[in-house]
Amino acid sequence: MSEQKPPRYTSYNQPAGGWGAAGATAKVLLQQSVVGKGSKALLAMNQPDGFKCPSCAFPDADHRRKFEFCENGAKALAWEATEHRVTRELFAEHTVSELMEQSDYWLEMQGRLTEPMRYDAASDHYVPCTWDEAFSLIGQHLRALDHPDQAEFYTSGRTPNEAAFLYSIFVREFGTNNFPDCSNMCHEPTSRGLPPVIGVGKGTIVLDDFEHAEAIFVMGQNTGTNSPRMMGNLVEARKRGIPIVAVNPMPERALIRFTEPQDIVQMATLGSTEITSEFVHIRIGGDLAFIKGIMKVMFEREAQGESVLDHAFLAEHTLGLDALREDVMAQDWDEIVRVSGIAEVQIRRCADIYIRSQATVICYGMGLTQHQYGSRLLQQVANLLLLRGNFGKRGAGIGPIRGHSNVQGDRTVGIDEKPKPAYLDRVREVFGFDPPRANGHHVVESIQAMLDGQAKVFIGLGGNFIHAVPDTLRAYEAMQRLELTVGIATKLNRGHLVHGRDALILPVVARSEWIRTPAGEQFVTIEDAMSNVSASRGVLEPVSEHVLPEVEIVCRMAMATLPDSRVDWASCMHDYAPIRELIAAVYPEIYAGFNERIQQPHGFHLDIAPRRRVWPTDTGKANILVMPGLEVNDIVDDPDMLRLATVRSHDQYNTTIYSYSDRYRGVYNDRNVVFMNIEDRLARGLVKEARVSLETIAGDGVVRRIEGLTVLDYPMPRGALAGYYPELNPLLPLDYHDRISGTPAAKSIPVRVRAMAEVP
Ligand SMILES: Nc1nc2c(c(=O)[nH]1)N[C@H]1C(S)=C(S)[C@@H](COP(=O)(O)OP(=O)(O)OC[C@H]3O[C@@H](n4cnc5c(=O)[nH]c(N)nc54)[C@H](O)[C@@H]3O)O[C@H]1N2
Ligand SMILES: Nc1nc2c(c(=O)[nH]1)N[C@H]1C(S)=C(S)[C@@H](COP(=O)(O)OP(=O)(O)OC[C@H]3O[C@@H](n4cnc5c(=O)[nH]c(N)nc54)[C@H](O)[C@@H]3O)O[C@H]1N2
Ligand SMILES: [Mo]
Repeated sequence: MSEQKPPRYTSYNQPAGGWGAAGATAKVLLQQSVVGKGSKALLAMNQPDGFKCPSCAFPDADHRRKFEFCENGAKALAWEATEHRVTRELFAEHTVSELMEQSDYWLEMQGRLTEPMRYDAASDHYVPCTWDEAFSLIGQHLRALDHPDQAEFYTSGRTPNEAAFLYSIFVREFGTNNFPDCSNMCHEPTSRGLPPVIGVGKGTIVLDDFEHAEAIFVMGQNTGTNSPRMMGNLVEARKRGIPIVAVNPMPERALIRFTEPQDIVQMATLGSTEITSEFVHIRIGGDLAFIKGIMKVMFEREAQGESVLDHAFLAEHTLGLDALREDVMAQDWDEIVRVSGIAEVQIRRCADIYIRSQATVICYGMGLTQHQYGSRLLQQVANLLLLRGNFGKRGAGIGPIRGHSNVQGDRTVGIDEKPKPAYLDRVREVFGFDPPRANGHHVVESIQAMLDGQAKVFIGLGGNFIHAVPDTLRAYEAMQRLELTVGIATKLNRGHLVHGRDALILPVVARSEWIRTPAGEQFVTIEDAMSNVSASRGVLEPVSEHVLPEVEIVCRMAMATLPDSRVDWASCMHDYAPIRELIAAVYPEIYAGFNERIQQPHGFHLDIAPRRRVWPTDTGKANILVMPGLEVNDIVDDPDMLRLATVRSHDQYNTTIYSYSDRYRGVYNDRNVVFMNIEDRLARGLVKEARVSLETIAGDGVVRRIEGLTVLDYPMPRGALAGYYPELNPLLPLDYHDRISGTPAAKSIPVRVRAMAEVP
């Protein structure tokens, strides 16, 4: 790969953020040739009249900051506002097979897609086509299916509410609930695990809670990289002197020390803030044991006569306390320590922090969700909070830190493969068609359906399905069996090159660009990770006159597919206010008055019942549920086994690789690495920076192996490895996923490491 410089491995001892972040921001604007345009757009990012950052779902800091973006938001913006263009000439110069030879980095570096393209099998080239041809091809394929369930409709979480809502209506009128969604690989354990306990599958905190919390736990989340704007809240919390407990197998730099790039004094004096008061160096999958350890301390102290539980709250609002106590008290301290990898004294210190705090926030990310029992683990997180009444009071609650900027909103407005009957009834009332009742496919099931030859058509509204999903090679095979694949996207990616017999690439207007239609300038809406819905208005001119807004693409797909549709697509295509009226009609409890309420500069919060201590569960109470044992993954009986977590570098956005470096982990120009504890390396007789292969331990007879990785000594716990997503996705078996939500267990792949010479 010509773009790559020689690798370099160091250790990074500086605080995260600060001038390093400021420098990286300038560099990426320069690299994409958008210094002037990019800086202008950055000033409009997350401001009331501007657009929502396309990077993460963390809320804006309201009115307080003049500018509200971070290094990685700037990268995401530069990446979409780039001056580079993918033109018809690029596709004419290269066959698709030739493009397949290029790296993902190279593909994205070609820039923005500018016109619709259709795959021409005779020449193996993508060739330009008109929008009318594209929609008519989609309509033909969909109408030719024997059954609507033969199509899979993927959504990635950048899609705004208006487009996602219409897409969910289109697909249901077409006749299926096949909605594989990026959230199936992400926070689905939140959406499925929390409702039986607290009645909603969303977080219960809002930004203000950070200011009133007396303790904050950050579990399995690399805040400084993936939600950098949250660092501002953590810094403020530390300055107030409240304890922050970080639970992570990797000592993520920003969680240790951080310089707030927006703090002028700190920047000028090269100062920094220590973030965590307690760094819990957890074994991969050790979180359940850690949580049960904290609960055990609490129950022990209660047994000794101390009052550490919120008894009044528990009595009034919960069911199931006794069963939890019994389960927790039966756990053995030695086992808790062994499985978590955390000494009993440290667990006791963390329990102390929790008990002393009158209001605790627990935030978490992929380190908790991506395990085989991720949903059930989150139920235990909720239990821990319930024990001290940490719901429905200021400064307390559960905080799933969502990924994609509108992933939560997409689910709220109907992207759901398991729709509830009440919602389907509303759809029928509002639109006058009978939506299908059977559950559809989530991501893993959709790939299985493709492999089985059941699925024939794949439509991807955003995202890069093929490199986000597990079992990359099987996923390639699955895609190639299809009759039609459609990628609705801003940038060229692998998913466009691994395609069906027919294939389309449909370019869209990006988040930072304005939407001007015959009905005037439109805005879209986004729901952030704290259930705040606000407007997003792009400020840049669209990349080309031949790209369309996602809303129009959805309407025109529907019109081409459903000639007798009951939905008035034409009235939604250019004017988005009627779409919001329809959203309000389908979801009156939360969205009544949508068009009026969205006029407020910072939008409005959707109601989250547990914030009012109302529990929409089947019992009307918060249900404390028991999860037996201490493991969040099935035990693999193999002395050689190590657990591999596939994580993001500081310089990528999911499958989009901004560079081959990972500054905070001291890795430069190389992503083919595996982070390992030095003792584990020595125990395997590996020399420093040895070249190894990783092989998955799975009972299904499929060999999943990646060769040529460099082992880096890193402060990982014993038995734990980390490496980069998506390069290591070929190691993740399709059926290795959370049993409740179907979320691939991407943080705990059982693997064996071999020196390269040993590989047969
Ligand atoms: N810049 C940038 N921002 C992003 C993204 C991006 O790729 N780049 N992606 C967006 C998306 S879609 C998402 S979902 C979020 C993802 O944001 P995060 O949730 O931070 O995602 P990851 O980098 O996958 O890893 C999370 C952390 O889990 C830790 N971990 C691994 N295994 C375990 C475990 O068993 N227990 C615990 N406690 N921790 C563990 C890892 O060491 C890592 O620090 O970020 C969003 N924001
Ligand atoms: N092994 C492993 N696998 C994982 C994960 C992991 O931690 N480990 N994380 C999982 C998680 S949390 C997630 S969310 C998924 C992510 O899965 P996806 O959401 O499918 O992947 P992205 O890489 O975010 O998608 C990038 C593409 O989106 C398109 N795009 C960007 N902006 C827009 C837009 O505004 N509109 C449209 N229509 N398209 C746009 C661009 O063409 C770009 O190439 O991956 C999952 N896969
Ligand atoms: Mo995600």
